[in-house]
Amino acid sequence: MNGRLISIEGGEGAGKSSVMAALRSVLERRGLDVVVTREPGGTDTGEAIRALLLDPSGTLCAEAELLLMFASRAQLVREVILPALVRGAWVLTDRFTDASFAYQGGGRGIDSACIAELERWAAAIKPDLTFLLDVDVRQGHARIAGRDGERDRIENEREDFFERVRATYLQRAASEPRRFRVIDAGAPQDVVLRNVLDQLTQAISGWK
Ligand code: Z5A
Repeated sequence: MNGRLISIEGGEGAGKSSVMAALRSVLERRGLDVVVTREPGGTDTGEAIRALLLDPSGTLCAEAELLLMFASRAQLVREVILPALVRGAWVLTDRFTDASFAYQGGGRGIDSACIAELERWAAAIKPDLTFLLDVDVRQGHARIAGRDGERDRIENEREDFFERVRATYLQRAASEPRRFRVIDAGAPQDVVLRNVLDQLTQAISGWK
């Protein structure tokens, strides 16, 4: 496979959308075939699963939540990501398996060995590069507080849940320093974007 898989991770209000857009435009300007997707979702089946997962009036135990995240991911990998990588495209995904370790592992307390086993056979691939947009939980929440619409089922969790999510992301980044680039997402947006693009350039030069 000649393509590359790049994931963008972080807590609520970390600024993943603007980072995704900046990465997309830089890679397209280099003449690359770029595929942009998101999790949960990214396929018709995945988007239906996303609606189920985020429905604020829905009830899901932690195990069902984890399995639905992986059902969406399994479909996305086989329907979108693998075919794109095989034809040499660069895939940018708004979240991937690290989110399951952070939210369902750190946040909900599911054993990480179970998640690792699902990663091995259902996800089957790992990103080449992962940007972790790290922001203080309260700062991230303040950014999305003024949004229109109801908060989704996961956004309705308490602050300590999001503190555990953040801590788990940082632990994962520390344990895989070659794959992860941790970005201070509490900084002004132009600084965040500059840091991400610098790190991308460094990563690409390391792959040559
Ligand atoms: N989830 C899970 O539990 N397990 C899994 O395996 C997966 C996901 C894959 C949906 O994800 C939920 O699914 C999510 C994790 C869970 N749950 N929660 N809660 P999502 O990615 O679709 O939803 P999200 O994380 O809630 O997205 P978000 O809150 O929209 O975050 P964002 O995309 O990073 O935010 P943004 O739209 O880019 O930025 C938010 C605002 O901040 C916006 O007004 C920006 O203009 C502003 N912003 C951004 N950067 C800055 C800076 N640097 N300074 C000031 N203001 C800024």
